[in-house]
Amino acid sequence: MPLKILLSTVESCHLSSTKVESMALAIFEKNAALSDIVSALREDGAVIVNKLVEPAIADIVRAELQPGLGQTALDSASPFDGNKTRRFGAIMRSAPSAAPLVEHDLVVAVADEMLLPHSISYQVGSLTAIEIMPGESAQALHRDDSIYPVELAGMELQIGVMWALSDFTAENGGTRIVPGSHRFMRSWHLPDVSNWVSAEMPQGSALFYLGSTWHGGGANNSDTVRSGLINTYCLGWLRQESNQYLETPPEVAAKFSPRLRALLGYMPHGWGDDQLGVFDGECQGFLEVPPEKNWQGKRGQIGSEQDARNQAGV
Ligand SMILES: O=C(O)CCC(=O)C(=O)O
Ligand SMILES: [Fe+2]
Repeated sequence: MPLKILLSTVESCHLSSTKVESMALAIFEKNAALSDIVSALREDGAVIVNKLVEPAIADIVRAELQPGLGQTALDSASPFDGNKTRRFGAIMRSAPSAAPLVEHDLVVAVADEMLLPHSISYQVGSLTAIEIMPGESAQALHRDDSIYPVELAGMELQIGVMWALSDFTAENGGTRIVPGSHRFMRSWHLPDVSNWVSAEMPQGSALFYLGSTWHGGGANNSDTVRSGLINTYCLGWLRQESNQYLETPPEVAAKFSPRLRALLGYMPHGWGDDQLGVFDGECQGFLEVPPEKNWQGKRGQIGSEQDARNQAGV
């Protein structure tokens, strides 16, 4: 086949396989079936669960975050983080009321579905409060998992949950999502990300999105602040994006539930002799055994006495 024809075939295949029609994100009520939420997340790369917590809880968390957010100097911001955007990371040290959000049953159930096929347990990658001030322009669309220099088909490295601490609208900078973009292959070339939609959701709602889904903060063309908390959860054998042991030192972690401590990384990943993050000393926050049955898998374990006997043929 002449080269010219071959190239145009490749090009048209490429266009038809990456083009996504603009489509709205699926919105679920909080009592929806887990399987429906997970299917929509797998299909579209993002999904909204309406009013997953009471707006009053979002108000309390937002108020607890204000001193930390207030320390953020807007002028030290970067082009990616924005010039009129406040960010703050030491969430569990400053906003203990965020605990029910970080360890929420639905978040754990969704993370179990998405991450446990590739990891025995998982952990928080980062906890970040983000307030987009009036007048801020749109953040560049991106994928959060680009911090890890690997892409394996069918394996999500992390998921993100953006909690609406205020109402999120298209006007005030609600997170922009490119539905279906988790299927774009990672490359040095920017894919067509023009088909984004705004995650519009009332205060207390949660936007679940995959680490591979293209997204970004929206422009705030309103006169109110858009306030959110993004919590990411990554495979248990990856390094956390922000160092949770320093963000939440042992004496602070000890105040929280075993599930939350485990999520912050105060537990080993794996079992027996195949563990990561083991610790031999005294620590009030550390759990020797993961507190959830689902996180105690023994997959991949080799080196038992039986293995040694089998190998020796006895
Ligand atoms: O603020 C937002 O809506 C998104 C922020 C974001 O995606 C990021 O900073 O990685
Ligand atoms: Fe992001």
